[in-house]
Amino acid sequence: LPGDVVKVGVLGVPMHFGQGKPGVRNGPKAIRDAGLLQRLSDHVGLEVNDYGDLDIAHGAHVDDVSKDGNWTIKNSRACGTANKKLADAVYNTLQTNDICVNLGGDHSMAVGSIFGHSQARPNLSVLWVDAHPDLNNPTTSPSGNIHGMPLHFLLKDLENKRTPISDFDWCKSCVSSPNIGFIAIRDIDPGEIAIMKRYNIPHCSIREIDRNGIAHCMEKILDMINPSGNRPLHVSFDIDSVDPGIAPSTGTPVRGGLSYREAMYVTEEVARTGSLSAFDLVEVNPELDPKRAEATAEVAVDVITHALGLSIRDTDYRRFPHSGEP
Ligand code: EXY
Ligand code: MN
Ligand code: MN
Ligand code: MN
Repeated sequence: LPGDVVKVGVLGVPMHFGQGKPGVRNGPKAIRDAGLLQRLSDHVGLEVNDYGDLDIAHGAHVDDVSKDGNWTIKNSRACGTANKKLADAVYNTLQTNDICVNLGGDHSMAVGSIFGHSQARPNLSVLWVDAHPDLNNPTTSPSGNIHGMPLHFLLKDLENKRTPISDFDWCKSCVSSPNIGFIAIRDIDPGEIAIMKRYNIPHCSIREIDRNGIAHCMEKILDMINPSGNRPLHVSFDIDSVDPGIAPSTGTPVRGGLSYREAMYVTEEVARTGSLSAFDLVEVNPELDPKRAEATAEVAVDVITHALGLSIRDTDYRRFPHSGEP
């Protein structure tokens, strides 16, 4: 309601089981140290409830290997257990908050954050901002890393083709392909291309952004995944969507990413939908390119604050007449 203060719950998710590089578990700390909480409360004007970091058990590294030995999922047990915990935490956070912000951690945490979100608020649409579509399954994955596979567990269209992995049994597929869209993708495995084509998944590649501009792409993708505007919006923002020139501290950097302003434009448009219900910021790894880790975390803070309404309030004063138009 107008005049009501928006309540935001913040969860730190030191997930690292979805990939092999140490350091990504310190992503939540790096993002908090860059001033996130204060920016959200003082600059954006939100009520911020910080629930600290999820206690992620540091269990044995148990892989799941297929009977025929054709595939391996690395750390399946620990990753599945931590994601279940995250799903419950996101669900609980959304009982008392308008928006849940999840600080990663690697992108395998999208399994828990999106499933938990869908349990609290059904009929989600999902905007996936990433250099990668993270659509691999155990047989197409070139790495066995779960951070390249979260959508295998989440897409309803893949339900019947899902590789049964007991550590992820609790996660029911909860998003349909017309309601998920990729933006900024530019490093796609052959198996992922086949899945995107087969299910006609909405997407704007980085090349389409070059050609048509970020404004056109955002308008197109938001309209495709949520034509009525009535669905709660989940944004899963991988920092590697942004160009490694400005956000280098991440595990799988890919050249030719979003510029600073393109990244802010994406999140400003997210804010303008008024439907944002949960936001993941993932894959900040302060131990990679450590000299520029602070700068990377600052970009992450800017991304989150813009998604939650910072810039549209300050700069688009025709649309937001209470923001202090001269
Ligand atoms: N597609 C590659 C794989 O599945 O191993 C790389 C995935 C990187 C995932 C990053 C976080 O978005
Ligand atoms: Mn470990
Ligand atoms: Mn990703
Ligand atoms: Mn990525």
